[in-house]
Amino acid sequence: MKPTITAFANSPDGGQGLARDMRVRWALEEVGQEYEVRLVPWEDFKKPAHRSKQPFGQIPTFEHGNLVLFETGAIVLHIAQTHQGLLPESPDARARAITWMFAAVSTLEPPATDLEVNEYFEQNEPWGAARRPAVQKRLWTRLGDFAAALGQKEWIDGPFSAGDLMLVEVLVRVEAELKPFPNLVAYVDRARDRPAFKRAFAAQKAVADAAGEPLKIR
Ligand code: GTB
Repeated sequence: MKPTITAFANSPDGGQGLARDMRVRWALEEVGQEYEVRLVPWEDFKKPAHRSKQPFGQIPTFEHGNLVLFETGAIVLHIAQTHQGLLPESPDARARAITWMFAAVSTLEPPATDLEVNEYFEQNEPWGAARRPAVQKRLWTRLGDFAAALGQKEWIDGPFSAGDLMLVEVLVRVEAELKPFPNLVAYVDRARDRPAFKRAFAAQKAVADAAGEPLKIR
C-alpha cells in the first residue's frame, strides 16, 4: 500500500516548489517510494476532517496504514528511517544528518518564514516596511553562518542526506536573499539537478497547472 500525502488543491505559488509538500514529495522520490496525493481545497484546511490529521490545519500530511503524521521534518525523518538512501548507516553520521534536519527547521526556517510573512502579510501594515530590515538582518546572519559551515563542500556532511534535503528546502524559500552567498546558490543548484528533485517539482507543478489561477493569499 502506498502512502498518501496532502497538498494544496490550488497552490498560491502556482507550482514554483514553495508549498511544503515539495519536501515530502522529494524525499519519497529520493527513496523510490510511490505515493498518492489528496488535494485539499483552501476552504477545507481548517475543517475538522483535515484538522483531525493536522491539528494546525496545514498541509502536508502523510498517511500510511494507521499512521498519520504532520510536520515536514517529522515526515521526512520517518521516510528516511524506513527506507534506504536518505540517512547514513553509521550511527554517528546518522545523528549528525538528523541534527542538520533540526537546524533547517528550528534555526534557519524561522527567520526565513518571518521574512515571507513580512512580504506576504505585513507590507500593507503601517509598520510593515519598517520591520523588514531587522527581519532581513536576522536571516542574513543565519545564512552567513550556514554558508560558513557549508564552505565548498558538495553536501553538508558527506553524501547527500535528509539533512541536505531539509536545508535546501528552506533556502529555496528565500532565494533572493542567497545572492551574497555563492556557495549557497551553488548548493541549491546542485540539489535542483537531482533527478528526484526534478520529478517531485514536476509532479507538484502539474497539480498547479491543472488548477489554473493560483490561490490569492494576500
Ligand atoms: N511546520 C509545518 C511543516 O513543516 O509541516 C508548516 C506547514 C505549512 O506552513 N504549511 C502551509 C499551510 O498549510 C503551506 S506551505 N498554510 C496554511 C495555514 O497555515 O493556515 C507554505 C507556503 C505555501 C505557498 C507559498 N507561496 O505561495 O509562496 C508560501 C508558503
